[in-house]
Amino acid sequence: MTAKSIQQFLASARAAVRTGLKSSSGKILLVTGNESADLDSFASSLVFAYLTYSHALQGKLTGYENVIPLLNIPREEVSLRPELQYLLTKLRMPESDVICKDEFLSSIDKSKTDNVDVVLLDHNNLLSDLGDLFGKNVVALLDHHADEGMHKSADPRIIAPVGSCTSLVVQYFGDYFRLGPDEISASDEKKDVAWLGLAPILVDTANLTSKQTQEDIDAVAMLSKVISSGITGAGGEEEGYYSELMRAKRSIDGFSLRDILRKDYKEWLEDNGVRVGISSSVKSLIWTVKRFGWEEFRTGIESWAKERKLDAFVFMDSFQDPEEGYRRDLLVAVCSEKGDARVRNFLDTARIEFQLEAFAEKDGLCSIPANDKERVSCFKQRNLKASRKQVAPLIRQFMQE
Ligand SMILES: [Mn+2]
Repeated sequence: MTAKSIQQFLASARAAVRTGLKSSSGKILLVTGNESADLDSFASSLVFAYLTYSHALQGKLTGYENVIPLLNIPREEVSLRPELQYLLTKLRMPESDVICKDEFLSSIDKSKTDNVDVVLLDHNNLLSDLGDLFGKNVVALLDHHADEGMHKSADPRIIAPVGSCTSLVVQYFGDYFRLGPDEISASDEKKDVAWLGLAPILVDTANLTSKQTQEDIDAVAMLSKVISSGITGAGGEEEGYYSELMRAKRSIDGFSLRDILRKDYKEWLEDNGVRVGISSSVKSLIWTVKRFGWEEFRTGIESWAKERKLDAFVFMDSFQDPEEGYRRDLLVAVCSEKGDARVRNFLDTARIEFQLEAFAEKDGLCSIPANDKERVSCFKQRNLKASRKQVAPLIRQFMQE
């Protein structure tokens, strides 16, 4: 692999996967984000992989024949992420250059898993088929979710509650992004990496207005400095960037309900065999219910739960309400007998913890048939700080009982 720009790096990694990593005898470094494959997972893993490959400043992860940034979803699910497609276009990266999980798995020799070391970004517990194959091979991790206590020998093993995992990557590679005193302008290559890193930090912190920490603020300042270096006159291009990313992210009007549910989805199978899935959406619960009608919405959730073999299902939204401003809702569905009591116990705690409140008559969610209300509960969530990072650990706690 030889590459100068991040686009060339991605293209050559993709070419190596296409040729077949089976034939390569050298070691492979797989750099992967989590299974929601959001912008944070995508950008943090690609930036980390590129800088490890091309500017191994930290010197720990060296000697790999191939460094592969992975999008931790099958190829067919890329189209569910319009914000990713927008970002790829902006960075002049062909969508076909992104390496998806199914393509990587069919490219390697599964009997030689020792050949593959893994770096985890944006999660700290390698799950599902990747976990079965490479769970023992995690050599580094950077994340901002609750620490699940796995992969203790990873080095670095950085877990910090920042707004965006990509901020940790920018901080880790600070020597690359920090401009030298004589450096009037960063190279175009470096500017592209900075644009890529900036995207998830702006989206995850709502343009540094929500959930941002000092690390996020510092990372944005560092990346903005790279982007605006050598340019005279008014900057502020990031402002438009944020709204373009959000516009793309919200453009799901043509999606089927199943696509909305699987677009930003995470699932956990507990040791006792109980399974919970959580979908997050950028469109409100009320928008979604109105879009499909209650009957279709409810049966859509039921068939998704059946397809995923769920005992409990959660639908979360976060959106701007024209009257109330930033809002969140929480829908919790019982999907099996095993889920029943567990969901009820969860709700007893969640009502207080997440400040759940019944919808009002005027909200248009009151027409839910009484027997559906037995299994499906909908609330306004007044605790706006509780995202899936807070909701998932709490419901999992009750699923484990
Ligand atoms: Mn993240």
